[in-house]
Amino acid sequence: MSTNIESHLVENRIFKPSKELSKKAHITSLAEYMELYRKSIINPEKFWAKQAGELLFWRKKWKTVLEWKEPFAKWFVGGKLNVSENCLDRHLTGATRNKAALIWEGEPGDKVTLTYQQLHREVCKFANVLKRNHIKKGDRVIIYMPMCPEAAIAMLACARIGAIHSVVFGGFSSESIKDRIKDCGARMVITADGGYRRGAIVPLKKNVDDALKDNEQIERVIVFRRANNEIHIKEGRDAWWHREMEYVDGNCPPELMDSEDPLYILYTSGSTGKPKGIMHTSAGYLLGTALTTKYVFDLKSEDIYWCTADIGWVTGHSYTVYGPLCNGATVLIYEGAPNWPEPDRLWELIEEYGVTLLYTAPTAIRAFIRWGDEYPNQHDLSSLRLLGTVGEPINPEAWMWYHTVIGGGRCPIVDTWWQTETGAIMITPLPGATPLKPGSATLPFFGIDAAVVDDQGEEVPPNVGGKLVVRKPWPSMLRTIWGDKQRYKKQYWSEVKGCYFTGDGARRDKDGYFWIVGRIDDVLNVAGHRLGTSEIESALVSHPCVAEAAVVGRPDEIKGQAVVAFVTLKEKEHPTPELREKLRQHVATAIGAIAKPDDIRFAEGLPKTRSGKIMRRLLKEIAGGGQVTGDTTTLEDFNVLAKLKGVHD
Ligand code: 7RM
Repeated sequence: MSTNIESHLVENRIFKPSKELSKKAHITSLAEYMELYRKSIINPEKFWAKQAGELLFWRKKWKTVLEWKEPFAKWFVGGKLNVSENCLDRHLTGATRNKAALIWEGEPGDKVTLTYQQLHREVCKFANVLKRNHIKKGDRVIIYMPMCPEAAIAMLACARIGAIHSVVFGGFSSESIKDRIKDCGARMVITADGGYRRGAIVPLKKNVDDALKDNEQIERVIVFRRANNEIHIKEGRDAWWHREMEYVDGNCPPELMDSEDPLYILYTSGSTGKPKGIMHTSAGYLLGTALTTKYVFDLKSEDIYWCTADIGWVTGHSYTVYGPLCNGATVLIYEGAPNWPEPDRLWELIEEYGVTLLYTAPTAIRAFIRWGDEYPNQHDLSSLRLLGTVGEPINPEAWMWYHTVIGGGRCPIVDTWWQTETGAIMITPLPGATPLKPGSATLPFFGIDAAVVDDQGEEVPPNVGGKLVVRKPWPSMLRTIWGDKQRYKKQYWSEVKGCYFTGDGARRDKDGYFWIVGRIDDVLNVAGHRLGTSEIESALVSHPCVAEAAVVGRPDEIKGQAVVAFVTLKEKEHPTPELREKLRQHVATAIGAIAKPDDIRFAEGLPKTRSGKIMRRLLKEIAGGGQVTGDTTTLEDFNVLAKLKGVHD
């Protein structure tokens, strides 16, 4: 029996960058990329040192580029800098001083624009608020905020004084806040009274109050007034943001930070048990995010850049705050849901602000498809020049829709593969250089030695699936799991000798392009054939009636595992036994009989994390007829799960 993952779905469409685009791009051809990539891999330290010198502002130059004692890395050892100074102060000397840094729109339609000069002042003031409240370098601060400029201000203020922030997504419960406060030993929580979501107010302060019952550890809660909902203020512990800002001045010299001083901790759901606090440090992380923002989005000074991710997800950290601001870009932030009050809200915003770069998730794209083309079609989207995706494999069908309906056929799509742990984009097209294949994240970024290997750690031949690993350390990699070096070592550096193990399965095609086939834990084993989830799901989504699909295995006496598909139909379609049969046949035709679903279950929605990833682990338990037992704290909508449990036909 082969242990390699098989691949059956072949995608042959290729989209080359246009001549005009290539000419103006930072990297202008595939040959140029290849040559730079080759050099960057022969001597990564030389490559990264050159970039660090050019892209970052240093108070003191480093002595050693890399100290590597597997699995522990130190980058730019001896160097001193401040992340907030890099994102703000250094843009204040020229014309960028008066350029919009953040353009914000709230869900009810209120608007705020902050220039670099204004943002700098707000950050300095809030940094002084932190100091006034006895927060020092190295202290941990929880940020639990709606999507508003103050969330970014709080993050940058922490960075300015060397406090370590841990942003908790505003949709998480008080239980999650509590766990994270405890795990990282935070002293302060920064929150808001409430935030708007689909016309309702999310009671953020109330959730914090619940999390802090019997808590002695948190000394101060700072509350930003956003939604004007009624809240409880606990004397001696809670203070209003706007009041605190009255007492401080607008100057706050940046704390001199070591390259390896921690910048933040961000919790990700482990597949079981306790959340993992992924820890990132200062210089390497900033370099990774700044460099990829520049090259992957081919950033130009006039761009209006919009990453729709919440700030509580790593994508919001790296590609709303640190990467773009370090490059002096103009960033759009929107508070609410993409379909509120109508399913055209996103497109309305793009038209209104003339967004040029849009970075979003496949799950959102599939939802837009389901809602119907009439919504984007009502708006002028001609300002867009480049599109991006992140978070999951994008089904070729969804890619094509994004390309034609949103991009008008003229915008390249950068399908970017990376993780909370990697800090920055790792596998990605470069828009002026890389021919695109729908569904592939294409080629590794400079300095990233990505490979697909078998169980022995040997690289597999083209089109054979295996484990996706990275064979050399890179500057923006996580340094540890907060408070648990052993778990860090075991989770990421023990599976494949000498390599960082991503947990994902992938294959490379004959051109060296990476195709992510899903999480290794989700791979199916059907009659001795190992099948990744993404190909079967893509085959289902390529049927005109299907909006979204998730495939899992169910224990089967004969085959080992049977294929069970959960399918969401487009808004106007109806589930029927005939359609079920057609879909099974459709998969058999697209991929082969081996992948034909034994069972198709129609569902109104699929269980997802807050960042939109399908939680196949839960579906597997449902498909097997069992109870859902594992961790569900990152589940977006409990109703979806309840409904699924009821659906057996
Ligand atoms: C940025 C982020 C990481 C996991 C990763 C993959 C999946 C992300 C892609 C993707 C296929 C992509 N951080 N993933 N991007 N799979 N193509 N372009 O998502 O820590 O929340 O998740 O997401 O499985 O390991 S994350």
